Amino acid sequence: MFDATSGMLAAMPQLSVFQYNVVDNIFSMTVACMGAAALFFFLSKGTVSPQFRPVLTVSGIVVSVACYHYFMIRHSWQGAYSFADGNYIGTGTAFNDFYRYADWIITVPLLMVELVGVMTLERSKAKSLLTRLVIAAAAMIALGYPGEVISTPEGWSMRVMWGVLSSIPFFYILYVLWVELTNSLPSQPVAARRLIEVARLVLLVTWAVYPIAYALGGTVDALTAKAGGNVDSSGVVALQVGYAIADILAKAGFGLLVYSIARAKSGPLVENVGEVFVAVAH
Ligand SMILES: *C/C=C(C)/C=C/C=C(C)/C=C/C1=C(C)CCCC1(C)C
Repeated sequence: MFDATSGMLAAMPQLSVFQYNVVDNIFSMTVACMGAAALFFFLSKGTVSPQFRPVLTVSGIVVSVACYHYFMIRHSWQGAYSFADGNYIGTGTAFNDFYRYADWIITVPLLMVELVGVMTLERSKAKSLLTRLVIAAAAMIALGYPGEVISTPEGWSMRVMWGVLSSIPFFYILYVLWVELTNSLPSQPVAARRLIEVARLVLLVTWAVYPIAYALGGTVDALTAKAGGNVDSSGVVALQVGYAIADILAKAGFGLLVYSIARAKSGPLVENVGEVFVAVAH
């Protein structure tokens, strides 16, 4: 059932040695970044006030889940290709795009929990905001997946349609977060305001990379290459690299910002162990 021809999982276009290795190395680097970030978030818990410790735990879980999935994604990538006649060609085992969507469906709602947790809103307000964000995030990811696994040029318009549908909850999330973060600014401690403004921007920019990577991997050329046609397959590479870099920034990078906000709101609470991490983080 899970073969390339059924369309359940993406087929593998032929790649040059360089193209194959760029993707393989970025996956490897992503595993390292996520793992390192997980250590940092778990070990830094003592440096924020108790109310923000659950937020750091959630940040640590997000990057741990991503670390595992990137390990599996890389494993799947290596299993999908073999070296032959100076190029990398498909082994017949399809690359498993599902790992990434499985990762997002877990980590994106948790990222929302991180952000809402560090905003310290009124309880009822936080609950309604989180409910809306989590539902929209699930819809965005569920609507993107059917388009992601389309791997023939004939499927181009369907892929665009799923992308557009997925973009509706996507814009909704960005709009809601922008507005809520902006509205919360006056009630935030001065020390945290600047960081929240930065977080607002980082969120917007890193999240914008996802639909762009999706589009680059869904051009008629990229889909033709996926279907086995002998055309330029750089779109397929751009998609993998784009998603991986966006994931590092949106999970580890964003988690660091959330940590800085939590620190800024924790006031001068420094223990011996804490000082080491504070020194590292600043
Ligand atoms: C840690 C993972 C994160 C923050 C993932 C975010 C994913 C998106 C913002 C995906 C968005 C998409 C669209 C807006 C349209 C095309 C399909 C998607 C799912 C790639």
